[in-house]
Amino acid sequence: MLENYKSVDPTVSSMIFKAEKENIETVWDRHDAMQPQCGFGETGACCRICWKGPCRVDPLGNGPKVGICGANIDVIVARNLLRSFAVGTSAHTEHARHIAHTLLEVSQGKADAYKVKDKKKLIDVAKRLNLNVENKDTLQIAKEVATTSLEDFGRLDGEYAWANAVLTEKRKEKMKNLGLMPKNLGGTVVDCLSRTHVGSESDPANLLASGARLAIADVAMMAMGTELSDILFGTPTPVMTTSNMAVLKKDAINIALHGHNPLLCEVVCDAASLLNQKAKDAGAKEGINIVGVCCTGNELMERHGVPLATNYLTQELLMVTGAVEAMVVDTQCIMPAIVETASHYHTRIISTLDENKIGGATHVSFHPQTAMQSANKIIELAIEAYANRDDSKVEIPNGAQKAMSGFSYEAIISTLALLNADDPISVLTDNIANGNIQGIVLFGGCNNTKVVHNYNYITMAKELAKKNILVVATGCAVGALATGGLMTQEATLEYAGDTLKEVLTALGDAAGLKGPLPMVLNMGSCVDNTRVVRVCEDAANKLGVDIDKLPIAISAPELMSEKAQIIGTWGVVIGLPTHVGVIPPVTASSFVTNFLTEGAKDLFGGHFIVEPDPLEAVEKINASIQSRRIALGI
Ligand code: MSK
Repeated sequence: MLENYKSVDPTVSSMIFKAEKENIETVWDRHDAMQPQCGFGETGACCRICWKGPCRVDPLGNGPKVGICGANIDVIVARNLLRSFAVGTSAHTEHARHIAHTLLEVSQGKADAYKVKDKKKLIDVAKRLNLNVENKDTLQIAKEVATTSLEDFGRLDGEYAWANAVLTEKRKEKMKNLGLMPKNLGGTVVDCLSRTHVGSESDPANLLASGARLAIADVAMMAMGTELSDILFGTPTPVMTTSNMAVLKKDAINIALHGHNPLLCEVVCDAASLLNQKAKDAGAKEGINIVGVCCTGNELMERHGVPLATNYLTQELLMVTGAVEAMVVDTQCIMPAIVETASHYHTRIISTLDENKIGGATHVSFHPQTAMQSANKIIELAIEAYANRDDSKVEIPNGAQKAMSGFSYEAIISTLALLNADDPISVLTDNIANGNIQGIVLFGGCNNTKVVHNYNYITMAKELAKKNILVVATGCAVGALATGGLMTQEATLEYAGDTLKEVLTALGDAAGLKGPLPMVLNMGSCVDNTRVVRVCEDAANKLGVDIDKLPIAISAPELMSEKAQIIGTWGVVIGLPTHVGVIPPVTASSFVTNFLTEGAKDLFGGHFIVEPDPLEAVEKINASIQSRRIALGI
């Protein structure tokens, strides 16, 4: 029975068993200890905004109907939601700001460890930001791209450049008409937060509207993060690699890179190759083995084919193998609990960002100007830790799963161009129009202890592919679908419906793969969702419609983070049906619930589909896709 499982990844299950044997607490133990979870919190009915509270409003029972200040349940739920969105946006923003700032430093010759690796992308980005590139050298263009990007944080005049670059013309028009086009990032976040202060806005509709404006600010920041990373580290192209916990090596010094920001992990990889001999001299026959966790892992996987060990929920279990010398973390989705897990082994937890220190970890302060020194120090610490490895505790699961990665927007367009060089996107839109591809679903989002780890992703992806729906993935969905064996040609042959299989085979053959493309196209880390937006934009322009008419949907069947919440929200705001598999804490307010699941449709074309059951969710997503096909007359 499914209830008896915590994960569907066998390498994870074997480590859960080992953790139980060794009496090591895991995320599931802490989840169980938390039961029953607070019903007020679960439905969004708890307000902790001021110190008169907490107020627990009871909309359906006999308890109070308003908080001490008089805020009703709709206001309380909308305010809570908006605050979460602002945090998610801020996290994406910090990520983008780090990258933009580093690009500026590169242009000024202040960050030796980095350079412009993809000049073509730089020029493409500059043009999309409406910058003139004529007669300018690479560093000058890089400087202007970085400066324009950084100005978006507090732009006073003109248009929010990245929001302008990421939206279709029709969507920009719509958002302007609704008065919901943001002017800059910083002001939009501050506006949202200030509205939620006690005694400020108490109109739930207006609170939700400002959430929509914030969502546009967020998608723009995410695009900035992805595109500028491609400029500095290269735009991903298809690459074969492996995934799951079996990617660790017994005879190597294993370093797990975890978090989100590619600035550090790229340089750690460079340092690892320079210090490989030193690792061998320390007794590790196979030298240094870098593996990825979460979205730092995805960044490395998509650009360099570095093996992805696991996604969010199972980060602690990687250390239970007893074979990880260092887990190096940057920012976001890092469980504080990893320090306690590491204490049972020889693993060093190394935090790197001064603004994201992890209590109990060794901190190696990372700055782009001195990146190589920090990376060398990290490798030295891992080599040191190897001397303390206890072989009796080492147990690495077998059976690494192969997976293909690297399907950036550019890689997808290049692949389509193999069948029609003059009009690549028409290969996709023609196959959508003739029904060979019924639609596209983007899987994104996290893992959550409320769902059997990876189960929803794998179950839904197989069902959707069977219905000839193309599946693409980012973030922790990548970890799930890669370890589940669905980023392979074999999966296409086994699970895809006949017409989808035909299209993927024609493309795979044209690409020289002697068989189909993988069933699930891996488009990168969670910040990379905007790669999909570019594909949507091209398809919409080709069909002469806006994105809200396309048979495309998003699914986040195991989400948890505030970043994933705002991603889902911009999915809705740009016009896509967006499924969530975890009940959001909004159900105490029928006003907010109805707006998210129905009302949003009238305003934006997109809406939330809330459905925990994966098979039911597939039916609902497919129904949305089919109704859009009918509306398009295809
Ligand atoms: S890491 S935000 S758990 S996708 Fe990007 Fe995964 Fe969600 Fe973090």
